[in-house]
Amino acid sequence: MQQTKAQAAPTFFMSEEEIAAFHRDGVAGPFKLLDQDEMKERWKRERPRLFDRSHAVYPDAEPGSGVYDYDRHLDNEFLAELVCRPEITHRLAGILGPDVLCWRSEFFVKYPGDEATDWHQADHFGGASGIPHIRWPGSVGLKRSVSGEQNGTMTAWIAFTDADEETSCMRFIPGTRHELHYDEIQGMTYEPDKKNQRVIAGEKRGFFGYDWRELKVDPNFEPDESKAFSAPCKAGEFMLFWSTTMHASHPHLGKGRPYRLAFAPRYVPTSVTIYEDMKETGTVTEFGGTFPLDKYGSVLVSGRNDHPHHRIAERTTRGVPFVNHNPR
Ligand SMILES: O=C(O)CCC(=O)C(=O)O
Repeated sequence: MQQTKAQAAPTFFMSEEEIAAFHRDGVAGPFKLLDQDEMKERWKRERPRLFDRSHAVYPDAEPGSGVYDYDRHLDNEFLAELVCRPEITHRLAGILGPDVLCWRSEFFVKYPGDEATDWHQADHFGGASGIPHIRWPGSVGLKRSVSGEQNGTMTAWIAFTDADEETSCMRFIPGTRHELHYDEIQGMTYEPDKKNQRVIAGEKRGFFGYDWRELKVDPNFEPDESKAFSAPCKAGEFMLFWSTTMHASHPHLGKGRPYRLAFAPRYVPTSVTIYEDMKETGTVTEFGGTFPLDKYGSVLVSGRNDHPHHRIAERTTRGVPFVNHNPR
């Protein structure tokens, strides 16, 4: 009788050459996560579900604030599946080491006519308030963002809609992650009414109500755009990048094209601490909103967690388990 072999689950680990290239460039992709049609179909189904905030971990976040859509992977099953997908986490394990947490997810939307995201580098994510959200081991005090040590977070920028140069795809300047030109400790001013109003280098640019130029260490520094590349993604594809790699997006030129939407989970090794500087207040404030951390948890997406200080979410708030596709 013919024997049938159990089909091994596909793996997405990077080769040594790919990992070396990633360490050099700080960005790679696009990689396929879902088929284009499947992503469009699933987003159509999930979008109305996200309006139900009864299980969201920040149910009272102010509508219209940038934090309104934070961390919906902690209650929405589709987003919970995405942040754990092996297409992302196997690649992350090669870059970050085997033990990896997803500590944040965000949505980034650009409507027709919206400004470009201006060039920036994010290290500890305290850029809005001046208070770090993450800390790598060995970091002391606040003044470490321009130190050039290991820092930042890995982002999987997942296109939920097609994104090209007309519809605000991402741009990157490879090889820029070790020299930080923005000091997040200074904090930025939130000015939502200036959104889509600022013209920088000849086009409308900003950052969802913030102006990264406020954080420039050298006010005369200008990113070298001649070294930048555009990263068009079809719906269902994703880019992987260090948040400290200089990144931006094109403006959405309109032209009858629909809105562009990206979902961006963020990852760090388990040795990094999350929201340690918010212990006293138990809240995070940015993008015109505040969210409490009482229901917050990080998700172990690869390896194991040997750091008892982490609050790990094993399941979504609706009881669906997170799947670790690279346990050890
Ligand atoms: O989607 C965008 O325009 C900006 C995304 C971004 O800056 C990020 O994911 O860190």
